[in-house]
Amino acid sequence: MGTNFSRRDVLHWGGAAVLLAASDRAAGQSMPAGGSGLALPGAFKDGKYALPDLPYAYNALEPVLSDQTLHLHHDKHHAAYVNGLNAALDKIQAARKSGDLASIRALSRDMAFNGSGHILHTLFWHSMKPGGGAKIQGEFAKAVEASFESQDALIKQFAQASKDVEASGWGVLAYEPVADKLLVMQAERHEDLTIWGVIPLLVCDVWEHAYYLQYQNRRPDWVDSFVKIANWDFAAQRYMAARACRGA
Ligand code: MN3
Repeated sequence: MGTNFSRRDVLHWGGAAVLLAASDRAAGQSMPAGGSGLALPGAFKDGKYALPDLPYAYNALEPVLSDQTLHLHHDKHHAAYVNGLNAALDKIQAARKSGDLASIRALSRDMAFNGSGHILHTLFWHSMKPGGGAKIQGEFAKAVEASFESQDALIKQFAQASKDVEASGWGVLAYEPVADKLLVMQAERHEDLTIWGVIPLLVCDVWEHAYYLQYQNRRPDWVDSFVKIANWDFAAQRYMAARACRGA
């Protein structure tokens, strides 16, 4: 896959190449709320992982997701993962300092479970937007067609993978830098069935708490609604950032 941004659009920052917003501006797109790189503003501050604000009002995704659903999901569930991650890291630090690493296996599992939950939920909020679901455009559209043949084929595979997650977990659209391709993946729980090194671009929460108040056991209805508000601009921004960081 080729890229159509020039070297002057790439800023070397912190040792990594980060795509500047110049190409977004040229394409007439506004800066995504998630920022222009792979960092997730608000998800880590003052030396601790943190609960970022939603990138829109709690009622902004109605009727797909209600104000009440988002309050519970963000303020309670997501917050619990942030707290669990910081607690696990504190305990790991204490264990490291004391030299008593007997509990490292359980603590490492806590860190992976809560850390993956925190990152995936932060991505999830940006994976939707009011008025989303528009046609994928630009360089990201070419990548989608190269990996899936068409946008419709991607959406169908993403929806089926999300619907068919066994028990609780996520549907994930990811960039795999080794082969320079896009993959649709299933994650069981938050941390199982991943491939190390992938960069998630768009995620759908199919844990029951994400949809049960409104969709009860009808996960397919929830997933079909999710894709209608999917934020492909956010996925495209992350894709461009991932490509810029990949190197040759
Ligand atoms: Mn959730």
